[in-house]
Amino acid sequence: MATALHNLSEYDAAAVPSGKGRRFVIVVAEWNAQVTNAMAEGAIKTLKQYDVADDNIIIKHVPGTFELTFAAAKCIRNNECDAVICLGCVIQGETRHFDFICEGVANGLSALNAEGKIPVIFGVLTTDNLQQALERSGGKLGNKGIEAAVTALKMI
Ligand code: DLZ
Repeated sequence: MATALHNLSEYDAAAVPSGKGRRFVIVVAEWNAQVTNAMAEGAIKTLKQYDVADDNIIIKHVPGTFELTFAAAKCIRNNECDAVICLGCVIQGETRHFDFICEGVANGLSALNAEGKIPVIFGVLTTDNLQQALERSGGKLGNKGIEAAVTALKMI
């Protein structure tokens, strides 16, 4: 259960399968780069920890979270990997832009998952402020990038 005191990235290490010989694309949104880069670091470290070779971890960047769907769709179309990990961070502003981006990327990545070709991981933080995002990207509430990598390993 997600609470303010619980590290959300705690997981049973023994239950995570090896990623040996598997290939992963990590798509990282450039908006809120301080947060998304920290998530990417967590994801890369975790994949390596589970035997994924450096050459089998491909990092791609997109301008914002909204563009994650396009990049993931292209990876799937080009048979680039066994799983795509999408990392973004949307922070609530004064307008409804937040809602449209969150809804757009959630629907987009869900649709790709429903195609059932390869797993597309939703590593997107949707927070009220930067502080909440920092707490979830290497702060006291863990690192969503680690969770996304663990999810990818389990899904493949
Ligand atoms: C425009 C925008 C805004 C206001 N906020 C964010 C954000 O908090 N996080 C994020 O990843 N991207 C944001 N963007 C950019 C959109 O994701 C997208 O890049 C643009 O709308 C262009 O399609």
